[in-house]
Amino acid sequence: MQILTSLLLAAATSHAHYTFPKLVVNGKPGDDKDWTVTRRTKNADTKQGVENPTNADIRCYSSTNAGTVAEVPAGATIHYISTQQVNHPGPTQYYLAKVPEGKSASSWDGSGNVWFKIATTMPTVDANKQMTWPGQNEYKTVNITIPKATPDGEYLVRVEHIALHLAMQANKAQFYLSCSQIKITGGGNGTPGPLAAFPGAYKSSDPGILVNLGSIQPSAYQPPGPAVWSG
Ligand SMILES: *[C@@H]1O[C@H](CO)[C@@H](O)[C@H](O)[C@H]1NC(C)=O
Ligand SMILES: [Cu+2]
Repeated sequence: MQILTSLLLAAATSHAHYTFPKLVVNGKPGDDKDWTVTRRTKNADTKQGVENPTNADIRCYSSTNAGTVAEVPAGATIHYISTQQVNHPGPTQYYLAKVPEGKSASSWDGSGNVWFKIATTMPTVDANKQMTWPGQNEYKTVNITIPKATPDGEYLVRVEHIALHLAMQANKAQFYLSCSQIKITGGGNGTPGPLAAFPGAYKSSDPGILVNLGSIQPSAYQPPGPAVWSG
């Protein structure tokens, strides 16, 4: 009995999951506290990831909207604080969606063909010959830049980390994500795209989602979703 208990404990602790409750903008808090401008996710307590990328939860996984909107200058560096170590292999991606005329970042649901990708990450092989990604084993997500050419206005920003350690089986990749309510200032005249919808952008069979990391070269990894818009 004792042996069984310690085995179960070991399994539980080796499987830490995470949420991203705090946006950081140019080194300063975007969220004063957890879930201030970032929409509280359904897994805030359980830390369970989304497994089916065609489920509605793939958009923001949110249970409630957030109270305020953070001001983010175009060209700013952003990242998220993670509640646990981001210990699984897999890419980190960031998306933006512009809030339509007449709607507000505090309440808009992010539906429609509105999301464009502004950053992704690619793997390398570490000293133990394991595929590893930028930001892996950190307590925060990778830094990225809001493109200078992004037009001014209110947006939702969506961060995701896709854990691929079990991804050789369909619907076993785990998506950890959250969305924050922001207002971009000092931006440009770019035309962001290509645009995609969540759900819609991903299929369970995408080669970056249904993938055996042991059988591909790092450079062959294909992050799911549209191409990156870099401004
Ligand atoms: C990430 O950006 C923050 C400012 O927001 C900076 O303090 C930190 O050094 C950056 N980290 C890396 C690895 O570039
Ligand atoms: Cu895990």
